[in-house]
Amino acid sequence: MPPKKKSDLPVPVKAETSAALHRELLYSMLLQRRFEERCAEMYAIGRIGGFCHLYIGQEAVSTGIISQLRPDDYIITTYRDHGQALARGMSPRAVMAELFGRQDGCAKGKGGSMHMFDKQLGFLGGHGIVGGHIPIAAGVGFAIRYRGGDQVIVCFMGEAAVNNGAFHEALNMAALWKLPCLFVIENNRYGMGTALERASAIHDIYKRGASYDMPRDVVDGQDVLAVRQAAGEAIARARQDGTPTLLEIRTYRFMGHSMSDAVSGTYRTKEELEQYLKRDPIALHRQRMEDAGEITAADIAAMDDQIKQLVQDSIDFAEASPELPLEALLEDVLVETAS
Ligand SMILES: Cc1ncc(C[n+]2csc(CCOP(=O)(O)OP(=O)(O)O)c2C)c(N)n1
Ligand SMILES: [Mg+2]
Repeated sequence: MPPKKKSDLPVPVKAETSAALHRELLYSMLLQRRFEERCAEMYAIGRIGGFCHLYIGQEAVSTGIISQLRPDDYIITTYRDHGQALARGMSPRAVMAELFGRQDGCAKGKGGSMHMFDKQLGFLGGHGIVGGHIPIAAGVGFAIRYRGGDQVIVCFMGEAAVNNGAFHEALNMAALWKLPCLFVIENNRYGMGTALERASAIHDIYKRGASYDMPRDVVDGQDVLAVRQAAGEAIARARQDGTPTLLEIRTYRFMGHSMSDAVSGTYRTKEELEQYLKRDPIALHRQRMEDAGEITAADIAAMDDQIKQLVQDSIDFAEASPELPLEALLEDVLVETAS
């Protein structure tokens, strides 16, 4: 694939010392958390409408994986996409304006919460059909190889997607043709209100990689460094000779499936939720940094204030951004090509 002009794009993580790296990882996760806390508030007062699936609790997955990508790599994901968009370096303003349905959003407000997109950042959406984007990831992997590039595509999906035929077809082709894909299953234990054990014959999902002779691993999704480590190895392999990998990352969502669901619901107990809340990925990473003397409580408070201001700025920006005129609804439906 011809190299893109990416020199002026933000690189999510570029730190040179481990303390600086750990700080960047903390910043990335905290930005996602504070951003989505405000999303919940904006949803409640009607600024955000339609579907809205929060990522709170899973931030170590997006941050750990995306921190290993080059600016010219690609990402494709599900509807639970705000955190990954921010981790990739999309501006909070573009994400918030998209959520508000305004014209300065990354998709001019036509996509909303489930359809974050940024061509420059190689962020290929935000997809609402469970499993529907997995073959697209294989297609992007094919395009990379066909054009002779060494980029990689990361495909995030939930654990409920692995019972979908598209998952198996795409993994088979990726393994057969050595497509540089990293398939990341964010196993948060539930597909809406259905527990993994009620829907899948195999509970250790990473084992499904064996069907396609694909390197596979299971990772603690609340530990950002563990996720980063596993992603680094898988991405290096894909870049080297196209070998794809399946990672099952065990995590948990702290909120309801979407904004229209209760946080706890009838499908899980309050006790279970409380157990998982003890392994908040941000708190764990922060504690590790404090124990290592890499950060002080005052540093964290300053970082938090800065992030909160950035998020407030994104809300002000989204409020001020106009809606598209009605005539614009029919634009962007088809892409005009040269031939
Ligand atoms: C093909 C298809 N079937 C059903 C749905 C309805 N649906 C939306 S989200 C969801 C659960 C998916 O769970 P999972 O893949 O584990 O992702 P999570 O929401 O936990 O991130 C379902 C069944 C859909 N969007 N697409
Ligand atoms: Mg799930």
